[in-house]
Amino acid sequence: MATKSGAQSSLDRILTLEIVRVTERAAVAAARLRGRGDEKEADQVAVDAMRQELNKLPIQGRVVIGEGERDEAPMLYIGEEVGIGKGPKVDIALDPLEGTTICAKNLPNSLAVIAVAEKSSLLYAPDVYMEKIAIGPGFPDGTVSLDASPSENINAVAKAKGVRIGDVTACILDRPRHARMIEEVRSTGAAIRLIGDGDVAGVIHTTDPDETGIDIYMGIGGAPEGVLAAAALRCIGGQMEGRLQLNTDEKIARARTMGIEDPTKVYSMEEMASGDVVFAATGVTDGNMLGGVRFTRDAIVTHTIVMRSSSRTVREIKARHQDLGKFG
Ligand code: VTB
Ligand code: MG
Ligand code: MG
Repeated sequence: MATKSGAQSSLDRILTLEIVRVTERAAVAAARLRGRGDEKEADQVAVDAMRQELNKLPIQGRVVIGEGERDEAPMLYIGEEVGIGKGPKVDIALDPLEGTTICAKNLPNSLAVIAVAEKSSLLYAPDVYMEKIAIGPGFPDGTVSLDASPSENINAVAKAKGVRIGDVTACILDRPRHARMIEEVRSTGAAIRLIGDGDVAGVIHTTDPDETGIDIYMGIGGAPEGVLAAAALRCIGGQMEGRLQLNTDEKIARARTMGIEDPTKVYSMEEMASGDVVFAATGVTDGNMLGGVRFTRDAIVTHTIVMRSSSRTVREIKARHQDLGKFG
């Protein structure tokens, strides 16, 4: 049963395991279309599959970070009610296929992701860009900041970690908008991992540098992905900041309708995802942390990470699905 913690009631812990099915199912659907060059189709099947599974959950859910506004996204749009309509009232952030292009090319680190949070505890971010910076656990508070320069942040990470700057690796989305940042980071002597897409994975990878080789994530990506990544990091531990890129009057006005008064505010991880949150990600394509879906002769194998902020339990679930009928 839900218990009260402070002013907020915490999520039912059963949900932690329930949401695994949701990302597993979306991942399997998308994985069937890996490498086929059709990112739209892969995205669509992931959305359909995630929605079907989500609608079996015993929740009164509302999508707050989804596939877009109702008029542009027929399913899993912002505001859509999901779940069986009974059970706890929760807010849901999701991306059925994070990294559609990666999946279409069968490159590493596309994921199916979801975060389920106490009502009103996620930042209702509009679908604009967000400047982000993230590091994993074990660093003193405030080691990195969006108000510091890229080289200051790299230096701070090296110092706090006790390694040479050349031993630090930053993950950055490979975009022309990052040309100056990339140049500056390179000038420090740090290494860069340029990624084509998938910055939710990029942020999560900072939590296990020994495994992934990534120490810090920085740069501008999608705001919805920023909130998802913040939710994940709240569960594992780490630090993150985000600043929405509200650079036109129209975006500022739209953000205001979503409750955002200060367009230049720097959000901490806790401000993007407060309250209790559960997060799950299933690998679609093979990745640095999660294996992609495997189709074997008699089973479908999925690899999922699922975690909860209030207990900080991080589980990895490798599932062999033998009742293949349910995946269609
Ligand atoms: C990132 C990344 C996504 O969009 O948010 C990125 O996480 C940023 O947008 O996987 P642009 O592609 O417009 O630069 C994705 O790459 C695609 O949603
Ligand atoms: Mg999406
Ligand atoms: Mg995405």
